[in-house]
Amino acid sequence: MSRYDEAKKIYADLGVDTEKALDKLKDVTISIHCWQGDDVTGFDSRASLSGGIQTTGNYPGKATTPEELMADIDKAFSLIPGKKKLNLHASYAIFDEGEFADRDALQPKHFKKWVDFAKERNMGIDFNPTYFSHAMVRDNLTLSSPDEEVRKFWVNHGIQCLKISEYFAEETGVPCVMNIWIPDGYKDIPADRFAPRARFKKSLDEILSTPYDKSKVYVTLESKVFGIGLESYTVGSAEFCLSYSTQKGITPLMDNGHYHPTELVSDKISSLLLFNEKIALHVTRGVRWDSDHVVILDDETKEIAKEIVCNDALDRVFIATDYFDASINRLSAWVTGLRNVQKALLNALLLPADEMKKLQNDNDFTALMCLQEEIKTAPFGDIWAEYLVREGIEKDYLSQIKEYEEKVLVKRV
Ligand code: RNT
Ligand code: ZN
Repeated sequence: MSRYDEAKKIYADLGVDTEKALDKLKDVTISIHCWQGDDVTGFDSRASLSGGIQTTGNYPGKATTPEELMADIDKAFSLIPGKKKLNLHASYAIFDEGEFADRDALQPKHFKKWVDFAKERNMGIDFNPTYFSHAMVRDNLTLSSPDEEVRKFWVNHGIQCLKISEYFAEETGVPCVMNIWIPDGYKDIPADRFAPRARFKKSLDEILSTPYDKSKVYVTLESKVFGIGLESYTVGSAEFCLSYSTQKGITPLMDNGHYHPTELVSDKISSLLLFNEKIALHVTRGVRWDSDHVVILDDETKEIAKEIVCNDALDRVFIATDYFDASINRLSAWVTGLRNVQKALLNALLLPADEMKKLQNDNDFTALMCLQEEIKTAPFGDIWAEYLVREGIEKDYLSQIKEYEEKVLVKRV
């Protein structure tokens, strides 16, 4: 008997159908962030990374051109199993020689090369307006700025991004998730917490008053608790973003690095599912702060996956990754993190969920704890290995990444 067949039997004895789990996992789409490849730099501005987010590390081989980033994406994606979507930021616009358009004037044509890239690989594209790393971010403010020139500039950016998102959906035939996140906030205690939020609301209203096809573009709104240099006040707080999303019928997005350290996104998913048709996630790993470390197979990632899978919500949650580590090989960061999101989903698909729910409802917490602990040592690795075989992907990725590093990355310096 193969290791998979033995493992399949062990799971069957626990009441779990591994074939069903593998079948479901292969159909889950994960939206992969392009910005792991170049430390969130992009191609449209020389401004350094701002917005209270930070990449740390100086590993050689960072992509600095669209061609390099595309080559790295290809290599990394070839080592990641499952269905993928490419998640782009507006700052990744690609201009022809001598051409330039500022963020408020970006057009679909500036993303044609990405569309060609995605189409050739049969992928959809998700999109993000870029409200950071730009001279028009004044005093850390964009859509909530009291300066009308600044505010309008960024409203126009949002409007252009909606058009680009629609273009992505039309070209690829896959709906586009457009996520709005602004860094706006204050380092110290504000005199007025109300007015900036009122201006953010007005700006969002203005952006969303642009007609767009809601079956093609899902607008999501991402909240945050604080940023570096913006410790005391964040305009787009959790309450603001949730309330706004509900009122406007757009989709709330939770990034698990954006809450107080003892607050868990896994506990929030069920509530949001009860009040929203769709919800969106940025899967990341914060270490002490919103540090955007590579996703590992830790308890919270597994618990997030459990909430999606065991609430039967795989088709209601837009799952995207959002982390950026510049201290290790960037392709390995991509692959490790993405494989871990999938491992967490597989782990959840292999839970005896109905039995566990029944034990909870029967108030049999003794048996529930025993089962929950028992399942942790079931031969998960053998099912994962089988998944990789079926996807035609080798388990070992480090050696291929090392080879790529020697042949391609180190020569970039
Ligand atoms: C920042 C947000 C946001 C960004 C990306 C680059 O804290 O998480 O999603 O990380 O848009
Ligand atoms: Zn995020």
